[in-house]
Amino acid sequence: KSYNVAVAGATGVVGGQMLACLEERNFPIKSIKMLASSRSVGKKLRFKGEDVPVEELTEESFKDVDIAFFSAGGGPSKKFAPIAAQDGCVVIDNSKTWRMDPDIPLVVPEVNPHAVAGYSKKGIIANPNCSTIQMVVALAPIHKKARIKRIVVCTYQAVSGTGKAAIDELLHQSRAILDNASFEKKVYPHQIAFNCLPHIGSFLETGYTDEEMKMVNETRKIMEDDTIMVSATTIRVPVLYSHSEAVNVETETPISPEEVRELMKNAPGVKVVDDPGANIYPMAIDAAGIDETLVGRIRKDVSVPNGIDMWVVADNIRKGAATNAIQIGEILIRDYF
Ligand code: 11C
Repeated sequence: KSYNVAVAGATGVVGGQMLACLEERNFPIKSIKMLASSRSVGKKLRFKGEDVPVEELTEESFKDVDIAFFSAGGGPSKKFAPIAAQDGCVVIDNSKTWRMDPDIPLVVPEVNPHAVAGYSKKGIIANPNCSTIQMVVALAPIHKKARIKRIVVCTYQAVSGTGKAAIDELLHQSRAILDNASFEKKVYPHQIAFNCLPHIGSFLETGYTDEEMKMVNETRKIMEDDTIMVSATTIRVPVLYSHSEAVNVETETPISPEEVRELMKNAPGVKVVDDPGANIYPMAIDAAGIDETLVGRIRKDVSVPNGIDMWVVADNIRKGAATNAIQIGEILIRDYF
């Protein structure tokens, strides 16, 4: 069986990766629609050797579509996902819009694949934030074995998380600085080249950003445990692809670094890269372009009785967005259609 599929936001960084993942993973497609805003109409996108014209995303777009992958931004998701669902299409949405809706599942296939079943309530499944996805892929097996009480995480996030304009901004600023030339700041409030910005998303009254709170709330929803305490600091770094995370966990029962390494070796979606003596540890440049979450620097936290520190790296556009969404689609067609 094959399906009529649409990608909303097909011209964006994540949309483009969704198309590549659909092709790579041989998703069974009868027809594909490339949807974007009216500005992109006239463009063509390559899919399976053919140039497919971009169509405008409208209320009429989903009449004969079975599954729509959305990465068109919060506004279009809020407006068009319910319309698509009304037309009988299942939406897998990459925006933050629906993630915390109790009637909409928030899924990381390696962690809570059973939650996909909840799609039947509203016809929408939410894809989590990139920084949350890679963290829970690594932490779910530890939680199962030793119950995580508290997570303290600092992220080092690539500019591709912001989109194409931010990739261009980092490259332009880097070149301008090396050439001693002037440059503009358009995407970020400060220079991103050769700098780190402790600012992703918007600041809340508590002093946290909304990106940091996504890591708190989404982690609890995906791991299905509201007792897990999470404190996150999210940082934008001058890296093109892959988010890196320093993750500290405190567990209820003791767990050794050796046990964690063993758990990680058998964890779906995880690749252990951990031989510091040989300078082997996860790095953004190695995670870019692959789907595995790389885990290394696994060690005992010496400051508490039951603590583990580790370094977790994944391609934010692939596992952090597109791959995770397509994996959800694969569960949907395998188990529910
Ligand atoms: C970033 N995590 O790296 C953000 C991008 O909620 O889907 C993804 C925002 C989201 O900038």
